[in-house]
Amino acid sequence: MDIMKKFSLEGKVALVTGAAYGIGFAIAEGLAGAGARIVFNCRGQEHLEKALAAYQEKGIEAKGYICDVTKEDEVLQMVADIKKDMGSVDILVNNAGIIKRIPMIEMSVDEFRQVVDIDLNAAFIVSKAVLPDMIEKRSGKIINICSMMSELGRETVSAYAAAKGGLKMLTKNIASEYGAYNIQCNGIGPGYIATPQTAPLRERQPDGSRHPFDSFIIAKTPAERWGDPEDLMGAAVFLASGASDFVNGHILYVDGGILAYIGKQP
Ligand code: NAP
Ligand code: GCO
Repeated sequence: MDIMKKFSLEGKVALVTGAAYGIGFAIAEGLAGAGARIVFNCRGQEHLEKALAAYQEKGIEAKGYICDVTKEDEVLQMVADIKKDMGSVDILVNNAGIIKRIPMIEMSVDEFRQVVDIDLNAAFIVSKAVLPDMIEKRSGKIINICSMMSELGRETVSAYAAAKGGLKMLTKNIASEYGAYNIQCNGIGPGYIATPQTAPLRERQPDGSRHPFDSFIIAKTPAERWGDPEDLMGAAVFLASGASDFVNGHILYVDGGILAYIGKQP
């Protein structure tokens, strides 16, 4: 048997939300490398055009859509357009997300709601939009981008942790509800990854020394480094491919060992 065929995504349409840059872009690149046809969305024309050029540079003929994943009408229109342009979505990666780092008692209700709306509610909206075609085809893959905060809390990220904890359970529920239709829904839980979202945590101090949080993460990570978005490609291809057809409701943590480690003694 050619076992590598199980990892092939040839002919599959993969929608990666929020994939203009960052983790989403790397995951889309990885899925394309396994043969998938890539569609992605972001919120603005500028990011869209920059992303299309970046995909082109990688030799990827991606198709981009402007869509706010919190708005169901925009999502339904995007999914219909994808179906017309490329065919129905075979693989969905719910990647789009934001974080607000604010002490809970200083965070407004609107700020809390905005994070939960993008990081949790949007995954429900987009999954609900693509599931009918997956049910009809008796085939589909949904991958939710969870987090260390799906398992752990920390100061100032109450909304994000609540959303990512909820996303873990939404993953398990989609797996439970639609597994009978040969649809697998799993999560990827990245550790601390070097992207624009975490740039503030890695900024050098005025004296050129590491940001205290940067040093903290290095001490908490057995790999003694931040992850790169490319570190997530393999997990994404595995969970998007036939190699994971009997994996369902699982959160695959790609964290350099953070969740296994008490942390280096100071
Ligand atoms: P990022 O660099 O900030 O990128 C976030 C992406 O989400 C952007 O492409 C952004 O697109 C898109 N987005 C945000 N709100 C959106 C909305 N309402 N509609 C459509 N697109 C929206 O973040 P990242 O670090 O790559 O993170 C990507 C995902 O991984 C997030 O879910 C994040 O929570 C998760 N994650 C990150 C880390 C990490 O350490 N970086 C670790 C674990 C999990 P536009 O702004 O261009 O519209
Ligand atoms: C933070 C970071 C983390 C990472 C990621 C860890 O402020 O703690 O942004 O939340 O983004 O979610 O898995």
